[in-house]
Parts: sequence; structure tokens; C-alpha cells
Amino acid sequence: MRRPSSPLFALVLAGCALPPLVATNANASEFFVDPAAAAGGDGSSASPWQTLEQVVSAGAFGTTIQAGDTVWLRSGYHGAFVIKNGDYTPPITVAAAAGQTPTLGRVSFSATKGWVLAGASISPSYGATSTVDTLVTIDTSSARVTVKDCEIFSVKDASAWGATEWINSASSGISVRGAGVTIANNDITNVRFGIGVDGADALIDNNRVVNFSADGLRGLGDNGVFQYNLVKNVYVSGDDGDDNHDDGFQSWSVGVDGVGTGVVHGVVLRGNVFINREDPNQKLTNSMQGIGCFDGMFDGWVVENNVVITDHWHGISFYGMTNSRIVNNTVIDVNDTSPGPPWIMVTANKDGTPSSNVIVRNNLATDYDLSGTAITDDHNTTLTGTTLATFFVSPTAPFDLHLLPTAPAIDTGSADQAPLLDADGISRPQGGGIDLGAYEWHEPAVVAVDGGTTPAGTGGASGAGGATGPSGAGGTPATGGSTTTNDSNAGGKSGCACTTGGTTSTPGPSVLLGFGFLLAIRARGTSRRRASCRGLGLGPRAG
Ligand SMILES: [Ca+2]
Ligand SMILES: [Ca+2]
Ligand SMILES: [Ca+2]
Repeated sequence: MRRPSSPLFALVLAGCALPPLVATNANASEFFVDPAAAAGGDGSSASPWQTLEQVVSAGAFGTTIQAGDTVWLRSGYHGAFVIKNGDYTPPITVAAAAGQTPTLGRVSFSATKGWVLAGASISPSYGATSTVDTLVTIDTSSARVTVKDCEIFSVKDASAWGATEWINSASSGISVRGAGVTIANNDITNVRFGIGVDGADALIDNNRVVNFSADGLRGLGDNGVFQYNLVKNVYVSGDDGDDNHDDGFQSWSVGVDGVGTGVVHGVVLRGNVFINREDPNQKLTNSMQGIGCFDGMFDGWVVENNVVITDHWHGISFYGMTNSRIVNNTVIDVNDTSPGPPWIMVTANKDGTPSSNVIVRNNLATDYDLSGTAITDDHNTTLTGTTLATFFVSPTAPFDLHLLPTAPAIDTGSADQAPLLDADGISRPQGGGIDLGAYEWHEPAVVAVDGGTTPAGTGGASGAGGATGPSGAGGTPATGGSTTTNDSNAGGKSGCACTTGGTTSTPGPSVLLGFGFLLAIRARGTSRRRASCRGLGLGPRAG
């Protein structure tokens, strides 16, 4: 089906540059790289180049390999994939060949645009050095990079790790600082931070962050879409020497006067599952703030169909939220003891600016704490320890928060601004009306629609909200560094004076994006959607 490659230019891989030939590439070409190949290959299938690192160092990208070309990787260790410069439309694809497992020590995109990396296994444990700060980095000058279908880990098995390893030896997964980046269907395990996003217009879709010691997801850039991700099992607390306060998802604004003085616009959190710990006996555990957004403002956000199961008071908390909605989420404690039970909270920014124009609707949560101007609070149910079992298939570990057919949440929600799909991609409503919580009860024969085509929300409580206004959140603390002084919110309701600090950099260029663009981003999720997953294990990676 793929046509043969165009004439290839032999790569001299002994450190010499390629001949200065520039292919015209009216048609896309394919190249092959195989660590088991003999030296001196020409990049053809029969005579592959040896490693991806050598292909980069030989200068093949942007010369022999042009926009729209594909580089197929065969099994074996390819070194580090460190790309600098170049702007490719259509993108260059670097992907695992069918049935092959290429391995990389790390990946870095710097000042470059137009890439797809797919199917690699990325870990410093493959290389000579065993530690890397962040395994996949996409810097502020890069854009239009997709990383998908990869597995990314510090070590394959961290069961022998103690606190020191979780704090000091764990690499972070992915840092996204450029714009227009897609991170999809990756398995990120045994890391410090999972996926951190500073760049605008990111799509973080259907990834799994399992076993982490700091924050699972961070979203500081405008118009980011975080959907259908699984984040579970957090490690090491202050008692273990970890000064990070751990969150499933965290955001904060950065303005001219620092953290908490800007605005993060237009973020969507949809259908994500956060589990503090799936094993009640997990060693070196910590309490996790579920969705912790303590330094607003947060404007034009949509928070829908998320599941938060955590051992903390902060289930879903926004300090300074405007023109947003929090609809059809499910929030419970991992157990029936303090800390917790977790709440859905909308409150003032720490500078006193009240939240305003926020809808809180169709949620199932163990507590609520809502204040501000024009805060709509309807069709929410407060769960208690004694009623949990009447709602959910399994409200205790290993947790399955799908509704029982007799759950009092069924058909009792409001259709107004409810998501058109549930967290599994089941279309709403089923039966006589919208259900409360993240999952719509349905007959077994009902299957998920292919649904990254998500309902186009209007983003604001009145429908008039949206991602407008100056961007205040460009250029913010990097993921994975130790530069972030953390919010510490271990207390009860009155003790939530959390401050998220961090090194700040010059805010990036202002990005003025209307809601049409946000919808376009949502539409990007249409190509892949995991199959309907019952239960919270979500199973292996979906195709
Ligand atoms: Ca921790
Ligand atoms: Ca608890
Ligand atoms: Ca229903």
C-alpha cells in the first residue's frame, strides 16, 4: 500500500554530514532504521540505517528526510532522539514498524515544528545512563508535535523503590511547552511528574499515568484539552521527605505579578479518572488532591465526566473560576476516614476576587463548598458513607463507580449543559433522562459512540463564556523540576491557603483564540477513542 521509497542517499554514519542534496519530495518517502543492521546502509528496507540517533547526527532530517516522510524504526536500542530546528508540513513521522519495539533513552524536540513520534518505548533504563530529568521534552519554540502510542517509564518495575528513588531517581514523563501538541494513548509509568503542559492548544488524550510521586497532570497553557486519561497511584509524602504536594491534575495562573495574578483560559477536563491508590495497602502512599486549581483565575473551563477517588479534602477545587461549568463528575473518598471526604469547591481567588458565573450541576460528590457570584448549584447529590453502596457497582477498592441499575442518580439530572457523552463515550441520555455522575447507566447492548467528537460546550455558565481575552499563562514553571514550591493544603476547609510557586519565565506571546478554535481542538480527538471500558482499571491500551 505504501509506495516504494524514492531514491535514497547513502548515509555515512561515522559522523560525517550527508551530501548537501535536497530531495524535492513531491511524494512522501519511507526510510528504515534497524539497530541490528550492518553499517553503511542507505535507509532502504533492505539496507536500513543503524540507529535513529545516528540518523539525526548525520543530518538526514530536513535534507534526505523531508516533510511528509516516514521513518520506520525496528526493534532495538536507537539511542536518544534529540531533534533541533526544522519546520515540516506535513509532519515527519518517526514510528515503530509493524510488530517492532524500538527503544529510546530519551526524546527532545527543540525549536522544531511538525513531528509525529509513535510506538516507541522510552526509558533511560535502556541506555548507559539511568537517570534523565524528563523523558520527553517539547520546548517553547516547538509546535505541532504529536507523541502517541509510546510507553514511557523510569524503570519497568519500581516495586523495589524506596522513598529516595521515588523522589530523586524517578524521571518525569512528558513536558509540553510548545503550542499545538498532541499527547495521545501513551503509557507513562513509575515517574515523578506525569504530563506537564505549559504550551497552548494541547490535546492530552487517553493516556495512562500509573505510579507517580508528584503530580499526574499539569495544565497551565490556554485551551488545553485533557480527556479520557487515567491517573492513579501516587507515592511518597512529606513524611517520606517529599516536599511536593501531590495532585492528580493541577493548574495555576501566572501574571505580571506572579503566580495567581493571571488567567488560564479555556481548559477542558473531560472523562479523566483519578485514583489516589487502587491498592489500600500500597506502600509509600500519600494523599492526593484530585483536581487542584488553587491560584486562578480560571476562565471558560469545562470540567465534566471526571472521576476522582482520593484520600483528601480537595476532590475538585477551583480558587477563582469564571464563566465555567463543573458538570457530571463523580467524587468519592478512597476510604471512610480522614483526610477527606473530598469536595467539589468553587471559591474566591486568594487575592479575594470572587468566582463568578459557574455552573455546578449533575455531580455526585461527598461534599460541596461553593461560593461566589452567580454560582448555579443544581441537580447535585451529596454522597455519604452509608449511601455509597446504593449508587455504585463498587465504591471500594478496586473501585467501579458505574451506577447500579437501581441507583438514585439515574435519570435525575438536568440536560442543560450536560455532556452529550459520558466518561465511557456512551451517549446521554439513556433511559428517561440524564444521570448524575460521570457514567450514564445503560443497557448492556449500548456501546460507546466513536466519540472524541465531543459535544461542543459553550464553556460558560451562561453559554456566553469562552476562551477570549489576553493570555496570561504563557511560559510557566517546567514540569519535572524541583523548582516548584508546592501548595500545601493538608488541612481541613479552613486551611487551604495553598500557594503554588515556581520559577516563572517571560510570558509567551499572547494567544487570542475564540471558541471556534477550541471546538476545532476538540474535533482533533475524533480519530481515536478507546473502547468503552467498564470499571476503572480501563485495561490495556486501547487501539
Ligand atoms: Ca509525592
Ligand atoms: Ca479518606
Ligand atoms: Ca439515564
